Amino acid sequence: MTVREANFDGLVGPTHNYAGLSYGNVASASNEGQVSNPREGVLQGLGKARHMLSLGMVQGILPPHERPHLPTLRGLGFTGGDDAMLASAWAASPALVANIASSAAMWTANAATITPAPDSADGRTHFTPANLAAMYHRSIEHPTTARVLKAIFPEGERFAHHCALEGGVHLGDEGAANHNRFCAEYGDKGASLYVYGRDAFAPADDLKYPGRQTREASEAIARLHGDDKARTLFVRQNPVAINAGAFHNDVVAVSNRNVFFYHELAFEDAGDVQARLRAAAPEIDFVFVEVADAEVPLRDAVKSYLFNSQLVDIPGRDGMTLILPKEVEETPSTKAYIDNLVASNGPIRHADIMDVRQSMRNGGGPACLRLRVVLSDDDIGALGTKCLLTPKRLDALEDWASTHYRDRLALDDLRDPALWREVMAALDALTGLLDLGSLYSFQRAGA
Ligand code: SUG
Repeated sequence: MTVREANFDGLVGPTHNYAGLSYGNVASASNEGQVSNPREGVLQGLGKARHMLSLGMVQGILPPHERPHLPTLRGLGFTGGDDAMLASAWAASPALVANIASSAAMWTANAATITPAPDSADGRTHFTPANLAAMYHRSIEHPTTARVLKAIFPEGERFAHHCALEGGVHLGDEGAANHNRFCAEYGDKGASLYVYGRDAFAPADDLKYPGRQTREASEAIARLHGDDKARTLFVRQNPVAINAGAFHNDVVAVSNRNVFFYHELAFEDAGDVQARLRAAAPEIDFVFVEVADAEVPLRDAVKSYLFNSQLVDIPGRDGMTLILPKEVEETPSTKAYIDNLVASNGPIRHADIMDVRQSMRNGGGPACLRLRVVLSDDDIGALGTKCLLTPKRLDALEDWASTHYRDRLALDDLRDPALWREVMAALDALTGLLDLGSLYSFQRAGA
């Protein structure tokens, strides 16, 4: 039976905007106040998904969340109908409305942490939605994420779902963006590397920016999922990288099967990480592709998102492929690095460039936009919903996006009740297209 890695990309939402909400995320901060183009954003994301599908990859999508999230406003004591509530929330705090209107759920590398079936004690695929407690606008994602994941991967003999961790920022968890799974083949037992930014209960005096992931959160997830202790590592991200704007480990590192591609400064002691991985999984023929700071300065890695690429096995291609953002081509050091890399006859032989600039301006590259799930043929047969893409579904989604999305959104537009009505119409149509049922609160109201 074939076991492969599927990618579930987050659809850029109709309220995609540049509110500068993520402290420590250099792109988010530097683009604050810019006018966004949600339609271009969603089409860029679908373009990447189409590219992956055309290469023979299994490609799924995860829907946007309802934004502005009016149930959050109600929970904060705002009353009245939707329009009145939105108006009084804006009058009280435009920043609050920006937070509850963010389309950040599109970065599905932060949706959940997943332990694939071959690595878990009970042989099921385990999911824990990330609590994303470090950033308010993201902390409201996990209830919807949990509903979506349960709809796509039905709880039972194959798939197991856990609740997001409780404990607020102490147990801050940012999902798969801080988790790498290594293996010889996808269906083999693997080894896990969880990367955290700080300890839950000790001050991290060496951090200028938030260390969003805590060691205790990573450990809890590994326990809940039944990861094999002997094959699971917990390593701190280098504070130097966090302070340079690598707010998740996937800004400075990416892996696929036996290959680990990372920046020299991703870890304080990369040699130790290598040795521990080799000891944890001696049968894996690890290849470490470490990029020297002298060749690609950390600043360029963060600016270009060289490491926020997807490292994939494309059927029929010799060697692995990096799916890179356009910014890598536009940054001289990373362009030179990639040209040499693909010519060097090493494990990575192809570089496909994607334009996901709308997302990049918020610090979300190709790898942020996707959640990886290892699936067997039988797993695929057991999936609910129509979230796996076919060329026809992609056509329908592009039509849907072109019909429902605005091509211009300024921060002031987030107060517009017409925008909320457009979002409801778009999401209602989407649940029909993807067979998602009554996913959103406005569809369940009064039910
Ligand atoms: O959490 N940006 C996201 C980007 C997430 C990227 N994900 C990974 N690296 N896996 C974040 O910081 C910006 C929103 C704003 O500023 O409006 C934002 O949320």
